[in-house]
This record gives sequence, C-alpha cells and structure tokens, in this order.
Amino acid sequence: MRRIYLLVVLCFVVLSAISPVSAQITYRNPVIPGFHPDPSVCRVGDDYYLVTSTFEYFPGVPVFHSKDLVNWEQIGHCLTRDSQLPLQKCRASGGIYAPTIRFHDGRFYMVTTNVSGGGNFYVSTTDPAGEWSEPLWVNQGGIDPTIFWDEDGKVYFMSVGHQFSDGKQREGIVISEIDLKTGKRITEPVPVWNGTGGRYPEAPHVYKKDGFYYLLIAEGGTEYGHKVTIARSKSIYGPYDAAPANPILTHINRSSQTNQIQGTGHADLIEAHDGSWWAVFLAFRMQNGNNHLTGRETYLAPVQWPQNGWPVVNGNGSVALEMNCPTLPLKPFPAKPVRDEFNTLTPGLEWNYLRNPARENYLFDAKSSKLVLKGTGLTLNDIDSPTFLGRRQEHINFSATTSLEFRPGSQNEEAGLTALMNDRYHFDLVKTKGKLILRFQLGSITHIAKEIALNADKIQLRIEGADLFYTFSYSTDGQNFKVVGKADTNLISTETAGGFTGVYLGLFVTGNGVKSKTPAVFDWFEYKGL
Ligand code: 6LW
Repeated sequence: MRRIYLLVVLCFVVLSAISPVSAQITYRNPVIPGFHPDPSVCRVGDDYYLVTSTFEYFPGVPVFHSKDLVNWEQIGHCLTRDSQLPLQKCRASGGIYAPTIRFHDGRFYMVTTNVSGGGNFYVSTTDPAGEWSEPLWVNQGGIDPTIFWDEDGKVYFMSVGHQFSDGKQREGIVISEIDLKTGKRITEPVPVWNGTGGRYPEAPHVYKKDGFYYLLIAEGGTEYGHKVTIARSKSIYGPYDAAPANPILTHINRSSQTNQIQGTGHADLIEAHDGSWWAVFLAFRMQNGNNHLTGRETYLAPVQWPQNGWPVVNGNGSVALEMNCPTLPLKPFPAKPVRDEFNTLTPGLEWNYLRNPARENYLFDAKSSKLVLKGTGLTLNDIDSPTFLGRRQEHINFSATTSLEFRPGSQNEEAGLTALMNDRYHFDLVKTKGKLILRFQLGSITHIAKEIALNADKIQLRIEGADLFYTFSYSTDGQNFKVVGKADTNLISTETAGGFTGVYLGLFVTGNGVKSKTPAVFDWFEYKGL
C-alpha cells in the first residue's frame, strides 16, 4: 500500500513539474488589439464599458462592452454625426485625442478633446450602444480630460496643458469645477500635480478610496519611456503626495527591455463587481526590430489595492502577452464572421472613414450584397476625405482579401486595397485601366514597386502581414493567387511614419485629381488573424 502511495505522489510531482499549474494562460493581451489607444473604462453593475481614441477616423470613439474585462464586443460609437465630430481636413493624428467614460446617476458621459476643432467637450447618453448627445463644450484648454463626481455632488473637470490667462501654458494637470448641465466652468482652472518629473505628464483620472483622492497619470510620453504614476491627497485640489513605488506600471526598466510589449501607459483603474481591481492601459507590440504597426492597443492587468495603501499592478508593474492570473468568470462573445459579404445597409462597426465622409460616394447595396464606392479627385495622399473604408490591422500575422469589379475608363481611375498608416505612409495594390500596380507611398517618395498588364474586370486582391514583410498578391479565379511583391513592414511603422494611429486595411477608389466616372464594386472583404 505504501509503495502505491509513494508511486502516486511521484507521478503527481513529475506531472506538475512538466506542466506547472501556474503556467496556465488565463487570458491574452492585448484584450482589444489593433489601434485602440488611451482606453477608459467604467462599470454599471456587472457590465463594463470602454472607449478609445480615434483621431482623424470617423465615426469617433468606439464603445466596447464586456462582462469580464477580458472579452470585449464593440456596441457602437460615441461620435456618429458630423455635428458631434467635425474633422474636415484635420491633420493625420489630429482630431479626437484621449477620452474618458464615466457613469453617474443613470447617464453615461464621455469627455474628450477634438484638437482640430473646438477643444474639450463631453457627450452623454442613457444607452451607450445608441445615439449620444450633442457636445457640451468646456472652456478649459489642454488634452486628456477626465471628469469626477465628488460625494458632495460637485463635478470636477481635469485636463493637461491648459493655457492660463497670463499666456503661460504650464504643463501638468489642472482642475476646475463645472456645471454638468451646461459644461460651464464654475471655478478657474488650478494646477494640481505635475507628476514625478517625467516629461509630458498627462492622462489624469481621479478615484476616491479610503478617504483619499487618488490621482493617476501617465508620464514619459506615449512611446518607449511611457509609465503610470499615482499620488494622493485628502483634498481634490491637493497637495498630492506621490506613491513611494512610482511608477506603478512601466516597461522602461531593464527587466522589460526585451519584452515585446513596450510603451505601457495611459491607464484607467476599475473596481470590478467582485471587489477586485484592474487596470486598462495602452501599450504596443514590437515587430521587425524596434517597430510597431498595429498601433497602441488596449491591455488589461490585475491590481492589488490594499486598504489605505497604494495600488500594485500585476505584482511587479509589468505585464505579458500571456497572463496567468485569476480573472472574473470569463464570458466570451461569439466569434465574428471572417468574411463581410456587404449584405447590410450600413457598414459594420469595425469600418471607419477618413474624416467626415461624402456619404453619396458609398452605396451599401444589401440586396445584391455589394459595396459600391465612387471615386472623387481625392487620393489617399490628400489630407481630406478620399473615398476609403478601412478596418484596423489587429494582428501582426493576418490575411486581408477582397473581390473587386472595376472597369476603369482611363488610367486616372484606380481602385484597390491599401495598408495605410496615414496619408504619407501606405502600400497600395491598385487596379487601373489595363494594369495592376503595387505602389508604396513613403513620405514624399512614391515608389512603383510593380506593374502587371491585367485586363480582367473582376479580380481578388490580397495583403498578408507578417513580422518583417507585407506580401501583396492577386487572383482572377479567387483560388490561385500570384504574388505581386513584398514590402518591409518597418517602412510604414509608427517609428517611421510617426503619429498616434495604427495600420488600416482599406478599400478605396480615386480619380486621381478628377471625379472618377467608374464605380468600384466590392463583393466581399475577408480579414483573418493567422
Ligand atoms: C494622448 C496622451 C497620450 O492624448 O497620447 O498615451 C496622446 N498618451 O495622453 C494621444 O493618444
């Protein structure tokens, strides 16, 4: 008997050594992949809502819903009307900067900044999946606004970079009291905290806990030096005492220098319905050396926040792509179809326009399951609204394919598929009269990588992404694809192109300076992570 017992114990020891329970992956970061930066989260009961920034893209500020902080489903956008979101001719990475979402007294509030028109404002709704109100503008400068309701009913508005009446723009976080009904400031903005000495203190959020006002911010800039710091005070106006263990989240340390995740920062904290604390924040995934293309994405980490103590993020202030910590009961959503058949009257929530679209150039022909795009003289190089419909690249390894019918009458007219970082950095696989062209826009350089004689009216175009290269191919039968060429991913990475966004896979058509007479008819679009 004793021998059998010892044998069983030995087996258990060996098995647990081979696959230790602690190595179990409980969820993967990023929890919202692709260009979804500056996340902010709120909770209503056991429902979680999250928003991210969108810059020059329309509609603006996607709204996501979750029951477990790990699985997220987009339910709508906050800014769906031109009256809420004037982006006309705004620069790349202009427009909508960081948002904050909060729930108070039965209403959701989203506050953000349109740096290209109007500044700080907020919209509100009782249904986050529905229409949001017209903006209420707040006469306070700077970016990264946040809103906080105190227990005495006062409402506070914080931002960073406000220009004071003496003309001096002091960096750091400022606070004022506002009238929620009108957006009017009740008090003058006053500085509250400049952080721990890092450059670009930004992204403030306030939490009241254990009798303290906790002020969470980001410092170091939203690149490789990014970090999250926190301070607390018995008064919302301060003075704030910084946490002894700042930064509470960063990948600037040597221990994280080889972590594929970099740039961790711009966090928001949330107390879950089971009393646990969590942080959502942005970070980016390196590829092809020190480059990233999928933009700053939304990450999740557990937070231990003891009574009267300081929050500790994931035990040591750093995170991994594969997390093995306890989670809320996981409630995944049904997987989305890989193929969009264009059989709906409006585009899916994942589709975005560049700035405010000329809606007459987009026909969602649900009956015949086709997307019909009409080109104007505007091209992807214009800081305007060319005829473009794109969705985020959410994977480093992916395949994007579309089927296009296009009979251009002249070589001015083009339609095709693009991998676009911004108006100055994109790779285009285009059909024109009698030809298929692979063209790279690299800053001021337009490089024709390949031209192929091709007269087929109906073709399939494909872009495949991987760590080092994008690969471009076409087919005339939908089965056999021929490679047209490759492009190094680092040529359009954020490190090369700059900006705050991420790569989109987009469908487009243009008349290259003149209105295009020939519509581009897209039968379907497929995107899959590989
Ligand atoms: C945002 C600032 C930042 O306003 O980058 O990551 C700016 N942090 O907080 C644009 O996303």
